[in-house]
Amino acid sequence: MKIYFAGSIRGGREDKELYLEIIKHLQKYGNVLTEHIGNKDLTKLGEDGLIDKWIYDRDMNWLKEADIVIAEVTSPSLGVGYEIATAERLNKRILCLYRPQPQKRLSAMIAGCGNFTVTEYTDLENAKSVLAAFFSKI
Ligand code: 6K6
Repeated sequence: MKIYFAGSIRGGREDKELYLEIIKHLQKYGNVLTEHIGNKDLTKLGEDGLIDKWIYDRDMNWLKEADIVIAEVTSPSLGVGYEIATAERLNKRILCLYRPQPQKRLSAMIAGCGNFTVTEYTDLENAKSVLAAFFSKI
């Protein structure tokens, strides 16, 4: 199973450690195409030397290849939103993971879309349970 994990990069790297742990856990279920999202050295400036068009083409090709898309949507990210919309158009199975935040609500474009699952979670252990339930239905 090929898994595309999406998480914020230029939208902010506050959750990078959590992305790394989720990615490690996802490797139990399949091949995570986008392991670099959890790279602690990947800053908002991104992967050194890669030009945007190259990144876009690579990521869109991976998205087409993927069987499943898992998106961590707590940090608002244009790129993650774009990937979710593209995955929806490609009829991929999508799970969005969201940690509710004080004073901030998830975009209605994600929370209100009926074509994929958005699940709230609290921490890594809880995310693991959410993922177990999601993958058990596949
Ligand atoms: C270069 C300079 C700054 O950021 C970079 C980009 N590096 C990226 N490498 C890989 N994937 C990327 C990159 N930038 C965006 N993406 C894709 O968009 C990833 O798959 C993420 O899920 C998503 C993050 O989007 P932003 O808008 O938060 O960057």
